[in-house]
Amino acid sequence: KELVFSGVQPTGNLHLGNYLGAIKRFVEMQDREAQCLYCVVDLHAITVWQDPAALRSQIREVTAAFLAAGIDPARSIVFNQSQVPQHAELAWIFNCVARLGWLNRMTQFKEKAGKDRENASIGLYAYPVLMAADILAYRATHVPVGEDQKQHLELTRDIAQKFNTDFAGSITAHGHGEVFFPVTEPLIGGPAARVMSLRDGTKKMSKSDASDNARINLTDDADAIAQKVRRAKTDPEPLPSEVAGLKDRPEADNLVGIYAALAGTTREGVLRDFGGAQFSTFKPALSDLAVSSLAPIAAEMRRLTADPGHIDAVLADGAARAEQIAAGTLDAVKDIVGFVRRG
Ligand code: AQP
Repeated sequence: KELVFSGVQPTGNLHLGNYLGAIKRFVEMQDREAQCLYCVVDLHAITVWQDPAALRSQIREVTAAFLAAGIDPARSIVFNQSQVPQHAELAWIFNCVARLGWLNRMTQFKEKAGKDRENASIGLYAYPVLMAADILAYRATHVPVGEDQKQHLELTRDIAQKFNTDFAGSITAHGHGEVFFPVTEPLIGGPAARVMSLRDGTKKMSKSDASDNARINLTDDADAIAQKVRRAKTDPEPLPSEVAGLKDRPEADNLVGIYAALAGTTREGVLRDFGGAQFSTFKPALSDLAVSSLAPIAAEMRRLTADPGHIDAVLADGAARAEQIAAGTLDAVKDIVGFVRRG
């Protein structure tokens, strides 16, 4: 059976990349009738320092974004990572399965730690191991994410396989068959798997970009969206009629990809309508589409965040349901590893 897990960090400035690469696709998976768990990953957020009051409101804001985008907490399990202790517990066991050499290859750590690596938190280094625990605590089979998470998902698969091999005898002895953890499939794709900065088509759109003009935030109003699209970097050529013509034109490629994802079509589909058009024609169409797609989400987020009690209740209900599944996995893992349990 398909079991879908994914998460978003409550680190502020949710943007169009998070929406098109992740949250919009979470809703599509839910609508395919899969059992879905969507998590606000606050334990991941604190791998870099977060102001406590801001963190609390960002946790509620990401939850509101999930709900406003169409995730139904009655059908999907919506919860907050720190409310389900099994994530951290399984992460420790996986710290003892994962190898230093594997972690040393993680490019996101290198990017985020920057030059001052000695000063990065151990949590930032171990981040991908916690991510493996998030996914495997539910023995999830499918994980919809943006392309930047590809390497972390490969690590999740390596951890699952090593655990299955290291404990093969014990897994069978405890009646779990041959394979305890599934080898998770990453679901990365569509025209917006990697949304780029509006100021630089070679850099990913990111929460932490110093320039707010580089991203469209989910909470931007219509004027801000229109202005950011108008100012988005482009080249002087009109749009090509074939996708091949987007090669070596990263900014044009990015804007066409964003349009395609918002419209639920492909780059080919967009170029059928806009091939040969100047950016002076394409940009207003893109900005209208972005406003009409995002304005209802922003309005619903505002409505939901005005009632934190409701959001907290959704999270508490989700955590109770998530914990039921994760506790079952951890009980089995403890038996498999050889711990003596409390009975
Ligand atoms: N630019 C992007 N295009 C497509 N998908 C993206 N995602 C992030 N940026 C893009 C996807 O959004 C989900 C949640 O991301 P996250 O909040 O957990 O972490 P992140 O990748 O660190 O987000 P940012 O915005 O890039 O933050 P900073 O600035 O801290 O690096 C994931 O599925 C991710 O792939």
